Amino acid sequence: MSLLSGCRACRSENLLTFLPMGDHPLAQAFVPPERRDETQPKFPLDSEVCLDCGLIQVADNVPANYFHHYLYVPSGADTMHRHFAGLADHLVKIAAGGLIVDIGCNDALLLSACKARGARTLGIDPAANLAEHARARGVSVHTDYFGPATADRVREAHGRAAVIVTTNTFNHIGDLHDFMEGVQRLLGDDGTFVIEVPWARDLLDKNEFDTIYHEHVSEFSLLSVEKLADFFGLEVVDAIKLPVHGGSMRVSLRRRGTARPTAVVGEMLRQEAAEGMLRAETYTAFADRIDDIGRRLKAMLGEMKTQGLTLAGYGATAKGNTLLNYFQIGPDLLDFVVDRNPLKHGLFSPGMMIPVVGPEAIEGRRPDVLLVLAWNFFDEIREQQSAFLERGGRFLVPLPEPRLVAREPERDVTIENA
Ligand code: DWN
Repeated sequence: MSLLSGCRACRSENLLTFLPMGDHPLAQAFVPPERRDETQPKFPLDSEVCLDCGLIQVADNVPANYFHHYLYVPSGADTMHRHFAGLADHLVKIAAGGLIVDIGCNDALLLSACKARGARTLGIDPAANLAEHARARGVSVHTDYFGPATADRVREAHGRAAVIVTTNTFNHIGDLHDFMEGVQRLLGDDGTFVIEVPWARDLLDKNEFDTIYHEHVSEFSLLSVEKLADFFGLEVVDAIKLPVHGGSMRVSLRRRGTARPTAVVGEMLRQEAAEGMLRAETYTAFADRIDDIGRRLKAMLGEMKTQGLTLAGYGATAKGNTLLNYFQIGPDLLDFVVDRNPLKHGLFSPGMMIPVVGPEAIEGRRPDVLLVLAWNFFDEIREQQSAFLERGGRFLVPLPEPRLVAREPERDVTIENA
């Protein structure tokens, strides 16, 4: 039984519930010590898919004021600094001196890069705590949720935007049609709307079920973006695949008829169809794979615990909380979770209540195995934690399949490969 009245993007009622994960706490609702004994509110996390456009979605249970104070910042990963520098180069070029508006600007990591390249910028974000960080970077922020009313106020104060960009925000929006009405009002006649979001095809291909959580109300197919845009006289004119966050896409939209779609758009749409993203069996097979992974991962952790090993997690991530809560991996298995973000230190993970500590615990408490809950940054983490590997520590990377990663064996340096 669907918890949705219809597809959030194309309005179809052809919805399939394929991964009912039960009731979960909000994935970023880390718990302060003084509230440790309180019962946490939980909401259904039952994943549905629209078989007419491929949008994976959950019912919107995020409280109205949820994003007024937000813990996540992209700055915690060097990977994102590099990624946003490349995106800023692209945006400044297509803006050609016009205004760049970032909806969901967070701490303005992207807009500060655009500003450093000489662009006119404006951020929009409801998180007052993050707006302070943005302003400290010299970026102006309109602190509010985005929709038609905010679009009208911003247009009156700053004019229409040459570029509207939104990165890892569109998948948090409960009412996409309201958001798109705002885009239509703010975007210049010759403007470009750029969306960066995880690509649902990568989620299916790499078993990334944990990227589904309450604040990620949608995981997009390119077809779902195209069908949504059509309601607002916009069309997809370009798309590129990106490695960030487990596999994303950067989709560019313009007013219908103002530009010819590139060949990549058709290629990605055909790829989605060929991989069965509109077929029910694709999703039932996915759910079976996830349940099998859960059984194997818990067995691995349980066996290690029986051997007397010390286990911990790396990355107090929102996705990690979906994985820990769905697979029921708690403090009986993981002694703590490490994270570089100081905003999370001293808190407990929502649901499983595993303590979050700083990276110094890896040396101080010397875990034998680290379950990598920030697998999307594993290369960066592995490089950063080389000392852990050198002393015989191992990473347990849960997806796309559980695998143990130890120190690279010393390569025999022979003449051929010296
Ligand atoms: O959409 C969202 C994505 C982009 O970020 C937000 N709704 C919430 C958040 O989800 P997440 O928490 O799963 O995101 P990340 O970016 O995968 O979180 C990485 C976490 O790992 C951060 O808390 C920082 C931490 N980290 C670390 O401790 N050491 C990251 C790196 C690279 C490190 O070396």
